[in-house]
Amino acid sequence: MSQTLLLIGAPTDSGKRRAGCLMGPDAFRTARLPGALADLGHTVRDLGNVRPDDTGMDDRDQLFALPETVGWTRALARAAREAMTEGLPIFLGGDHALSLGSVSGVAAHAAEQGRPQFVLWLDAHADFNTPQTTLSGHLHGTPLAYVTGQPGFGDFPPLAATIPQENVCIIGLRSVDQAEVDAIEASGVERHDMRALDENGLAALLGPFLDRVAQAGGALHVSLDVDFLDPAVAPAVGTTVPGGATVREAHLAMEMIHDSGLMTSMDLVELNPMLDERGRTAQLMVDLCASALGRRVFDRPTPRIL
Ligand code: Z70
Ligand code: MN
Ligand code: MN
Ligand code: MN
Repeated sequence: MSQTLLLIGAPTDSGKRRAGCLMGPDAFRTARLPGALADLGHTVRDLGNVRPDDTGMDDRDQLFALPETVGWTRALARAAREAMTEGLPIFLGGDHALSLGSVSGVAAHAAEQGRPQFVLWLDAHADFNTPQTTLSGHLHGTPLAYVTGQPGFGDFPPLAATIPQENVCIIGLRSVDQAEVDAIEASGVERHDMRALDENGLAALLGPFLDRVAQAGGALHVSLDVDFLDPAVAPAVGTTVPGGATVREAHLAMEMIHDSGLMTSMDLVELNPMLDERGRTAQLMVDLCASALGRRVFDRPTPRIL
């Protein structure tokens, strides 16, 4: 199916101390993401880069770059909500703090439509800290807590719609803080660590979640963090966590997402081009995005393993 895809540059770099993710949107463009998606028959519109709102807030000692991140959250939530009326937005990060805005914005749109919002989070990390529990002060570690309505986000825009914890699925976990473990275990978030992936295979984890989304008639946001992948194949990331997903597992996830027909929005996050090797991580992320939007090696559907 041919779709209208909206590329939205979100060069957030305020979610953590190490700089470089602000170059992500241009790296994705240079690696020919627009062309790769147009080659699949889609209509591609590059809306350029969003800029953060000016908040006039004061810094907080414990939190890195809070005012700037709140400014991004406001601007990106607006951009996301508006883009949802015109097509399928793909947010080109930028660090994962951009999802404070992209996910809250698409959830607001889904609520207007009376449609449940689901989120698939492909990440080594849970990103389930709050401004109170974070040990690093890095707000890129907080978006899932924010969009599911955990307490402590009083400095951030009030959510137009809260995403039920049961509608979130995290795959790829291998670096989770104790406070996040406690919060997630007490929650209804569906989570699969790398052991679960090894023991069961990607398809056995993702298939049932996609079925749940389909049965609920839900909108599906896919947030793909570079560190979902093993750093051996995706080195361009600030925090390298060994033992990540393979190229093949990641492509299978994207192919299953495409075949489901459920994806309504997407983030490509945490690419730090300063740390890349001859553009290979940027290229891999472009290829994965193309798989999510219909590229296949042979013209056959992915077999379902349940
Ligand atoms: C840790 C924190 C994190 C990267 C997310 C890590 C967060 N849980 N790191 N993505 N690369 O600081 O909250
Ligand atoms: Mn298609
Ligand atoms: Mn992340
Ligand atoms: Mn991560």
